[in-house]
Amino acid sequence: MPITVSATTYNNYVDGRWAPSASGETFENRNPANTDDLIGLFQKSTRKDVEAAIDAASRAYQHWRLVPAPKRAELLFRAAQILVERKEQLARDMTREMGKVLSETRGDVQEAIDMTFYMAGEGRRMFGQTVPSELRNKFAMSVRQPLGVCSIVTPWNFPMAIPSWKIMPALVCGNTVVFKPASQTPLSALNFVKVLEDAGIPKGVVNFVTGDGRQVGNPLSTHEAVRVISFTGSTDVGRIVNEAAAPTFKKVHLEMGGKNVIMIMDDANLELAVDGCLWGGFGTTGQRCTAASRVVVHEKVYKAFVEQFVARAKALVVGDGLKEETEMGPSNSESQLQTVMDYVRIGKGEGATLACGGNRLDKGTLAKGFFHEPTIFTAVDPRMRIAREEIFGPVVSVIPCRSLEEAITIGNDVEYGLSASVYTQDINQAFTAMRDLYTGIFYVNAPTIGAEVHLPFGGTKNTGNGHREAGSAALDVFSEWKSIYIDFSGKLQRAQIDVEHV
Ligand code: UN1
Repeated sequence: MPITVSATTYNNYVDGRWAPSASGETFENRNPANTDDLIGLFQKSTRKDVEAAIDAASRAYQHWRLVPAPKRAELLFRAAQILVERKEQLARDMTREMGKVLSETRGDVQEAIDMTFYMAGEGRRMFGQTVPSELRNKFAMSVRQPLGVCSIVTPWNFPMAIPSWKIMPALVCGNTVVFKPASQTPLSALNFVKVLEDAGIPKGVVNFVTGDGRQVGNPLSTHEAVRVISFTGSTDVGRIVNEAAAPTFKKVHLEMGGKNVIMIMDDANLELAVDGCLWGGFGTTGQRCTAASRVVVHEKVYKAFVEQFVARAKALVVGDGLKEETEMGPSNSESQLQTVMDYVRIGKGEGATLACGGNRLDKGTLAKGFFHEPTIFTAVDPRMRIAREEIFGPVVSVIPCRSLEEAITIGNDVEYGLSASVYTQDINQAFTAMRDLYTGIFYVNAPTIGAEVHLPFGGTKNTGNGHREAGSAALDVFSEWKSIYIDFSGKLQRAQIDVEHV
């Protein structure tokens, strides 16, 4: 058993106070690169804690909704500045609990900074419409109004970026939040809440409760007073959230799985495509919803591509993400690593060719972590499970094709629709693929990862439920339209009845 001496205990943050859960119990947060490293103990919260947080958020909503949006935004600007000041420490804490390499955790914090500045800017925009009325002396416009308490449930793969995508638009629109982070990365979430506290967000506006899905997640999806639930995670859990929230008609925003494809045509710049597949497939150890876990390659360049891709994947340096030379960190947890190993077994059983990798790495300094070799299957049939199911690990399936049309058919033939990309020098092929891939995000001559905060983020089919986060689209999740008519004629004017003939 690992030793658990002198670990820091971290609290929940409810109604402006840092306090332990009513349960008196905690759970451990350990480093996935070295499980001897105990990062801290976090509150194992109960339904009661969540209810207290929702009550605090409901009370705080009554004054926060009336704070002018540009004033709410000033606090967000301040939060963004604090994130900038603390970026390096936040990134180090994040690598220690999440596993991804430092350059990527710096990127994760940067994405939170970008989103916070962007949403702070919305404080002076949040545009509605003014339109002419069909009647004389009548004025017509629409404005965005907040909804109330928002539940924010986030995953471990982007421990600060994804909370920022949800919390910042929620706040700028005038909502209050109860935030439950993934239990694998509670420190980054806590660091983020601390930034908001230090920026001066009033008590009760942001509440933070750690714990599991049954005790904490469930009341966040069912409680009467919650008006919005924004969830990022697996499609299976997303379905549970959606069903739990249905009886109370909450607005449900879901960001779920992906099985993203890179399509490489015979005229592609192969070196560029190999760079993209390495970054898309093995960046974040494949643990992005946008990860490029399928590569469909034109048969004319298939052999040359596979040679280069496999050689480069074999050369990737796997290790502790805190070391500057590391290119790929561990899986985030034992169960995540187990899933990777299961899919390697499934792929072999299905008859795909294991071109490289396929093994857990547990020698020497890697012995105490959840490390796995970068793994490539080739000659994959699109009907195989490894080509259809989300793995969320460093496993890429390479599928040969004969034409762009076939690549598009394969690309679309999965249950998910988050991100896709094409490598080609031919503008006609690029535009055809751009039009015909049914996804929420598309790239030309770039991998499937790399979304920027000012455009909508999200996917089609089983990836989402029609909403988008990021960009001004996020405002649609966290506000509702109110259409307003002001009649200054001094008499009753009946729309559609008092028709004026010109
Ligand atoms: C995710 O995949 O879970 O586009 C989020 C990207 C990042 C965000 C990814 N900016 O890959």
